Amino acid sequence: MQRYPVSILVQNSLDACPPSAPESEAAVTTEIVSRLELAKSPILIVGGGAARANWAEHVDPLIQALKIPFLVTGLGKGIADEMSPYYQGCYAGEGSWLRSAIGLVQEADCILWLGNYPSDFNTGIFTEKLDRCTIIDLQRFFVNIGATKYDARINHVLPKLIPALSSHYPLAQRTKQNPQVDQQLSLPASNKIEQDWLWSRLTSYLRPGDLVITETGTAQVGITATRFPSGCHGWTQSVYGSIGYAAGAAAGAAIAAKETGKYKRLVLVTGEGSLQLTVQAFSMLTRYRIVPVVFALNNYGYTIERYFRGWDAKYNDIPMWDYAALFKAFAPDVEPRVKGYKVTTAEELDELLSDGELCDSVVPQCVDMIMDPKDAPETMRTVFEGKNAM
Ligand SMILES: Cc1ncc(C[n+]2csc(CCOP(=O)(O)OP(=O)(O)O)c2C)c(N)n1
Repeated sequence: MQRYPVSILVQNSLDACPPSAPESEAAVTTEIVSRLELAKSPILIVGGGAARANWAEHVDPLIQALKIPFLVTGLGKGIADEMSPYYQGCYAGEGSWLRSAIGLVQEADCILWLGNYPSDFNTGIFTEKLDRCTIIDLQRFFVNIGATKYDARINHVLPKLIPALSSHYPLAQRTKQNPQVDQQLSLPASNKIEQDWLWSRLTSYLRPGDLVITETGTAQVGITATRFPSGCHGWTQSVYGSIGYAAGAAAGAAIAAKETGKYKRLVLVTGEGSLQLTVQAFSMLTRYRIVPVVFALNNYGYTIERYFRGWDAKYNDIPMWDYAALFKAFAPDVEPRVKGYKVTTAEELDELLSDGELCDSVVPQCVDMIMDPKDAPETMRTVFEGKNAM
């Protein structure tokens, strides 16, 4: 069997994109600049497509050239610097974090949207309310503006658009100050590991260079309220939403990152129900000497499914495992240096998240977090409350 290094795939498959017509690229660049010039409340949304096919490197320079508020979507997280003063949250219709993102989108008169991917959990289960006429839809193989479809590729257009914006008066003179996204945090009064507290708390745990893989379930929804620092890569999939994806994806992504010299820290955030499907990926991680930090949301079963159907249904209960002991079982050769923690209170978790050993991970570690089966991120509760009221 022939083995190919990851770099070959990156160069030959993902980058492979037939060139677009140069006149189309010029026309689309001119049209975008003039629409932005006329707009009073323009915004940028960074969607899932922008995280793929090597457009990512253009995103932060675009934000700096635009100087307008920007949002990401759940699938678009992990390529833009969410500590930027222009960052205003994650847009997912009624499931947006912050709530103010909804008004920002509805009041925008020009939306520059990179790689829009309108799947169910990426759109707050289809609760987006958009004025389509305001959208400049930049996709991998084309750009749609109003009724016009341009034969222009996003990864060819962005390198032309950025200097055009930077050199254009008055766009380059913008000084609009955006409200800062503020995350004041105190421990929950209940001292339980509450979902809303957890996702905000993880913001200060993450570092530039982290590879964050999030699983379908409350983790995928909740992580939208965690702000990723510059250079923190995020992966999740809300296209088919097949659970069990994240542990395997974490192994693949980390092995590829290691091979390309980009590996720093792997953070896997997963519900325990999903983890039970593909936990054997842990042995792959240790085999390739990846030292992940795994956060297992142990909420006694399928919480997101309880919201969909069967609040107390038996099929949403799953057998209890000792998640803190998993690496001991999967990596006996690395043991006893592997670490496992079982945390039941917010205070314990808060302390652990500042602990040097957990932060500067040199051995595989798993944090078993005991959580309430009916607790969910606020964004998810809002979407389901709306759906149930229909
Ligand atoms: C292969 C597959 N089986 C079933 C489902 C339906 N499903 C979606 S989310 C979910 C539960 C996820 O539970 P868990 O990982 O424990 O996360 P939680 O929501 O409890 O945090 C299930 C069963 C699915 N999406 N994919």
